[in-house]
Amino acid sequence: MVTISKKKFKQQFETKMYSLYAQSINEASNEQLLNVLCSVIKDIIAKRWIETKISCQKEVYYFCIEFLMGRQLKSNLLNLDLEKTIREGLKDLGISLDDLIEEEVDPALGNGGLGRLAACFLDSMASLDISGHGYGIRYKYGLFEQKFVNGYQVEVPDNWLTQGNYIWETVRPNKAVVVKFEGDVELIDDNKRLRVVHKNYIPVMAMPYDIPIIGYENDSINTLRLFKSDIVRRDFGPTSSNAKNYSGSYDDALKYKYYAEEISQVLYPNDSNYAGRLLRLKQEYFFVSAGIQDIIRKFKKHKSNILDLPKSVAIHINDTHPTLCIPELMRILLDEEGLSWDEAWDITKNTISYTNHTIMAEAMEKWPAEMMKKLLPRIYMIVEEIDRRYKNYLNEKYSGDINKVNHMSIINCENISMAHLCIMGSHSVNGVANLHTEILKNEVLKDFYDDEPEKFNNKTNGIAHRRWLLSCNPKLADLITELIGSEWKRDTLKLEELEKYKDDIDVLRKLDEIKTDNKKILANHIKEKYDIDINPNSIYDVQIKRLHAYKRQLLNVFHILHLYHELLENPNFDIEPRTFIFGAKAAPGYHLAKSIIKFINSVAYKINNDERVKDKLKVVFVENYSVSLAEIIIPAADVSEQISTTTKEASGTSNMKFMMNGAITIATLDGANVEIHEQVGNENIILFGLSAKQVLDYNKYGGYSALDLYKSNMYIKRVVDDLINGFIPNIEKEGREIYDSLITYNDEYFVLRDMENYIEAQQKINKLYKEKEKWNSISLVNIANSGIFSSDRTISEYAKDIWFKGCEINGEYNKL
Ligand code: 26Q
Repeated sequence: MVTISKKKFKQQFETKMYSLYAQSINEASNEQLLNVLCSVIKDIIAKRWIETKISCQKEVYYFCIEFLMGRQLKSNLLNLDLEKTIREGLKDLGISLDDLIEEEVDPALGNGGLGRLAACFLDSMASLDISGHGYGIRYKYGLFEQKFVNGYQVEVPDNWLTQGNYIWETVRPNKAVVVKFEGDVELIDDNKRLRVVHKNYIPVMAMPYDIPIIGYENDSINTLRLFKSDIVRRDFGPTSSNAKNYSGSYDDALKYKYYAEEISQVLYPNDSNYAGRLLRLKQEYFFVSAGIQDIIRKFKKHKSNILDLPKSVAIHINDTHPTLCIPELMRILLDEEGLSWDEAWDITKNTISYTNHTIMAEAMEKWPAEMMKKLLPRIYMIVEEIDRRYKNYLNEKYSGDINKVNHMSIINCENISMAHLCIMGSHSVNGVANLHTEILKNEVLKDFYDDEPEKFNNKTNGIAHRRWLLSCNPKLADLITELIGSEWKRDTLKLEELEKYKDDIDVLRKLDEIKTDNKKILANHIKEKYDIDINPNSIYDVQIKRLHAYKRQLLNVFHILHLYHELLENPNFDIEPRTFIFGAKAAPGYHLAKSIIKFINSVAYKINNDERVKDKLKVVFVENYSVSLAEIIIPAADVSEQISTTTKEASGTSNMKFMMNGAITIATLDGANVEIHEQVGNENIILFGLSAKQVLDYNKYGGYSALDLYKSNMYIKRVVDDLINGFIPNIEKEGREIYDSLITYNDEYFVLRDMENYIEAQQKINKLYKEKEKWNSISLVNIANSGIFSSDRTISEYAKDIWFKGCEINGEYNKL
């Protein structure tokens, strides 16, 4: 492991300050101090980083259109075991490490769960000594910054690269590649061999920006390579006329510059709705083509026989956004390596694996064939051929059952189904929690499962316990180490040893003190930011995730309104003081979600300003929810809200983070909540709501009337009427819209159907909190059983069952 003494660190810090800024340390701003510190750390790791790159392990390449990394300084210091040395060295120089940690930008290059999962996976691959690298896009603007104006969400561009560069990145112009868009494809008969020539294309440069991914206390430093799009210099300027659409005029040069730069300009802020935008398709092909070219270039530098590609390389497609890896790899193998179709297809399938993250029809990517044909003519030809062969196979297998063939084909009704292409073009398809995988196999992808059952497998998601416990909750981590030693840091299943303390009053008291400390930190943050006083002795009840109807923030706020009414009617109503905390961004085009934000903010305003309930109820909607906010909120949470409509949340990952930090979960049996329940048992989780079967049956056979329920249940009616009766001011339009979604359109997500049961579950929480010792004991049992949700476990399973399958030696998977 690399290391440095305090003395040497201080010398290097000073020297770096002179060389970068030609000034003394006490003149420097925090921003400059941070730059200097990061630069010193990069120097320390540089040699190791290069050495990791030339290792001869089988390499895993993880393609994802978003990586939500969070701040890197603290977690890098943790993984390098340098925090103490550097903290003390900086202190000697009169600098506070904590101030510099706070100074770092939190890059928002992802929407939520998917991108954060990819970040946790990179951490685990490096920490498990797997040579695994990420490929993605270096967006100039990440996910918008959210502001509230009169309770409405307003989006502000996320200009995260204010200094032009990101402190942890290294640009590598010598590794840039060209990606080709549009143009014409000609097939030329070259001595009886068909040669493919792509002419008149628009070339776009993919410039790699590398970020080091440092393993936990080991020697691995992997790479996240993000591509920025740019012009190809020789094709720029009034004299160049390479591409069909650009004649060589000054105007055209500018148009070309725009065309190229636009591709990596901004992250799409949608996380559930596929919109079919041309620019999005350009983004997808851009980073896929750049990544695959990079892989093949590297492979050919070190290895000779391209037929051996699957032995040295595993390519993972995270959701369908990088699907074009399949035809792009085919293109290179066919057109550039001269392989036959069958050889190329074998290699492609054996190299590529795919993870599905959703079952929601509206999120499934289907691209118009015409759009792909024009933008990516050669890729489209290959997709057409894949589809033609697949249809032949299906026709034969299902004796011409036209419905089945159409349903399973890749191109149907002029649209290309990316999920279908992924399934048949890869050797492994996995869901992200047991229930999700079962629904894929038995409902959504049933025909594909019946056709190739051996391809399907489950990989329940996980979280990087280094960031989500060790780093964000150091006091809890220390207590755990004090009790069971430090082996749990490498093997989180060891956390189970904590369970023996579940009746130890002393330990439970310490656990309680740590939670209260964390709650005070959050209370200070909220006071500073929003000038709201919250009581650290109240129950912190938290729901932080994207705003979506299926996640049912609405159910949560209806419960709050219910409590409010009960309190107004009866000031002696039995209630432990509660602080409800929300954090959520809505996609800018998602009208209903934005209306729900306005509704929650309006309810918060009314309750927080009502003296009558002042000591009992508070509602805080934190602005601009982000990874760094989550790191403050999660260690302080008492209650974890995981209340999605059963079957709709593929897995969820905040549920795991809360559990690991000792919150008690109130949940439907959806996604990975099912597995949390299995871990802790009925006594240690509060469940409610429809079962998966009930939801699936309602969806198939009908039989639910929201209107009837509304009319017959006075508690439900009371809160639903609050949407439209003026009780909550200034929500005329939003209230009506939400009301209609429930009553006129029959409550697609069963909010009202689950409400009574949810209120009962919440009463259990209220009752339990009064028995503080019991509460803390349950909290401890949750922490003790959370080890299985470390992403180290998840990544070990991917490695064993997918990426290194067939490479086992003595029953152990072999990475070489
Ligand atoms: C697609 C096309 C065009 C534009 C955007 C998109 C797009 C972008 C992001 C579609 C989906 C996403 C993100 C999805 C996501 O975060 N899914 C979540 O993945 C988590 C990790 O597996 C799960 O825990 C969550 O249950 C799932 O909702």
